[in-house]
Amino acid sequence: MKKIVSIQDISCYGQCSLTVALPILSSFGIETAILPSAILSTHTGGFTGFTVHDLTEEMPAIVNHWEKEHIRFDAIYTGYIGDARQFDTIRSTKRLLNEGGLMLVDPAMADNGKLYPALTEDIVGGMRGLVKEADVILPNLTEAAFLLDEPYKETYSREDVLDILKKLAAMGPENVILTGVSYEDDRIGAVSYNKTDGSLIEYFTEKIPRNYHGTGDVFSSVAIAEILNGKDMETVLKSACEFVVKSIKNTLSDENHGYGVKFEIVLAEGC
Ligand code: PXL
Repeated sequence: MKKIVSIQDISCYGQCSLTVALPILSSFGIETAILPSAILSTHTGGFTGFTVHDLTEEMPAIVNHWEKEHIRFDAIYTGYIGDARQFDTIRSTKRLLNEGGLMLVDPAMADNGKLYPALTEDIVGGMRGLVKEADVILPNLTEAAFLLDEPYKETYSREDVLDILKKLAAMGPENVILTGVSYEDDRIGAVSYNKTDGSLIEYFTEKIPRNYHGTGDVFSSVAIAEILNGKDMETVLKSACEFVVKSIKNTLSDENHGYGVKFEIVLAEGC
């Protein structure tokens, strides 16, 4: 049984970050520990007046205790980080990895051409540092643009995407999984690149013309679970894309549910 620690915030309400990662990873048979970076009343997309309790001081104490207890992991999965002071601690958690353990980084900081509302440029710098340490990264196109310090474009060609994948891989990670890639109006998906063997894998599925928060977290959690369970990259991309589409379809009929997707029904159906 694989053991992972996920480092991101707890948004108490809103179906994102740890409240998505924990149930999904567990349901794929992965023992999941959490290193919460902050506790928010809700996520920051679409809610106003949310509360934030920062855990920057607590994080190193938790990691130090785990180290003393000889607690070790097969993987680290990082997501949304709201305070740039935490990046040193996060990089230092690599000492808790078993030999051959993986660092998987979802630089969850932006979408649709913009940084998330509560984030500042120092988060982009911190994410660049984390990407250098990663084995796998899972940015969307906006996050890729921020990481590479390039302008975000409304449309990307296959050549653009290959160029982005290669540049991101050159920053450090062995595998880059780029999400939200779309070459046709009604299709969207993910493209992965492995820098050792140069393999490029694409998976596209139907594009549902509605934006929901938390879909990146659902995608990354499923993809990371499949990677840890030893699946090949074709299966990883297909499984994560189809899981997101099913979650969105479960949500569409509920007008009052724009803040997240109903991924729980997909889990209950056995994925
Ligand atoms: O889903 C990414 C995410 C995670 N955590 C918080 C967020 C967001 C996106 O807005 O606000 C607190």
